[in-house]
Amino acid sequence: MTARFDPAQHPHRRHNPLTGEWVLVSPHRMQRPWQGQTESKRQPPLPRYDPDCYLCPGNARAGGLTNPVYDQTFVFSNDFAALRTETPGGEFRSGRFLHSQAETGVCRVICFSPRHDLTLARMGRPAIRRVIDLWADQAAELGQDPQIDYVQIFENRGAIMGSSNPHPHGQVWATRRLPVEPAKEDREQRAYFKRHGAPMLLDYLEEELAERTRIVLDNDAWVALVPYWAVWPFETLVLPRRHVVQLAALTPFERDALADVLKRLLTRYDNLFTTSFPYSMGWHAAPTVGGDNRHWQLHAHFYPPLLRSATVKKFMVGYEMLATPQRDLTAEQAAHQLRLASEVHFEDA
Ligand code: H2U
Ligand code: ZN
Repeated sequence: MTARFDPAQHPHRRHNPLTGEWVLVSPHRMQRPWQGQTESKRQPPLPRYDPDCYLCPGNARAGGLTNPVYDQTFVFSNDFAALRTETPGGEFRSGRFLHSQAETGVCRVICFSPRHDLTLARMGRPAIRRVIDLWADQAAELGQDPQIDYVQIFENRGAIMGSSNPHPHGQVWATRRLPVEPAKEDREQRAYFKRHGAPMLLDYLEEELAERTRIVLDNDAWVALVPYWAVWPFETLVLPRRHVVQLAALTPFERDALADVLKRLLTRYDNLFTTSFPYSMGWHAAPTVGGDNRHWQLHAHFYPPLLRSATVKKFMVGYEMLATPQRDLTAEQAAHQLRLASEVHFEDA
């Protein structure tokens, strides 16, 4: 007699309805030993102001310009921008396989705070609210440009995520064309809307709120959850309860509520392994080309690399690179661990 399939124990794959891709889940593998690379745990304390930091107020940047003595947030054009507005348009084709298209766009850097030693997790709600307003203003301003079809707001947090500087900052890249990941989500959300007449992520949220096994925290306007199809160990999805297509459409109440959810989520992340938690995060909003975008639901993804402690991270190598992303810890176990983590930061406890 064969045993019944138990997704809490047996290897299985889960479907990601946002991208149409699959993730392999192997819950039984959480016991395997670890003798590989370790990451250092406690970072040395940082000064409030670092005279050598190119993001601190009043300092010279690597590109030669000098920052103003800003006292809240500060945005500047990336001195080493990956894209330029003045690139001439055009297309190149040769034979059957060589095909390229000129790409234009804008890259900016956003300093979240004048304080070199803070992170979003360590900032107060009013200061986080100012970052949210800035994200919304940048998305709206760049989105108005007819040469821009998509605005990607993101943050690389921590040296192991490749962040070049501990000063709290994020980036905005706005491009002529829809990039790869948002294009997958656009395709899948559009198809769902056509079939069901409702935005996919609103329907998904309803099911998650009914089940509650993957919800980490929520408030009157937002929910943070580990999606059923999470790839990164403690990956989360931050969703508004209302149907929202663009960041700029968030009401003042929703922005304050978002500051609350981010503060609490990032505090739990830091407390999980008693370390300043590294991650890449970013906003996915509708393309800014115009047209009917009712199928879109605004959301943020958090992709943290840590797996079992401040010193053991998940490697996306081997099978993940060549076949399918794989995880050991289930999304439900990850959500449970995040729910157990405190909302009082370990530095304050
Ligand atoms: P990351 O830490 O996420 O890599 O972002 C830092 C960005 O800041 C990076 O894209 C830019 C880099 O090009 N930068 C400047 O524009 N001016 C500087 O003086 C240093 C870094
Ligand atoms: Zn600094």
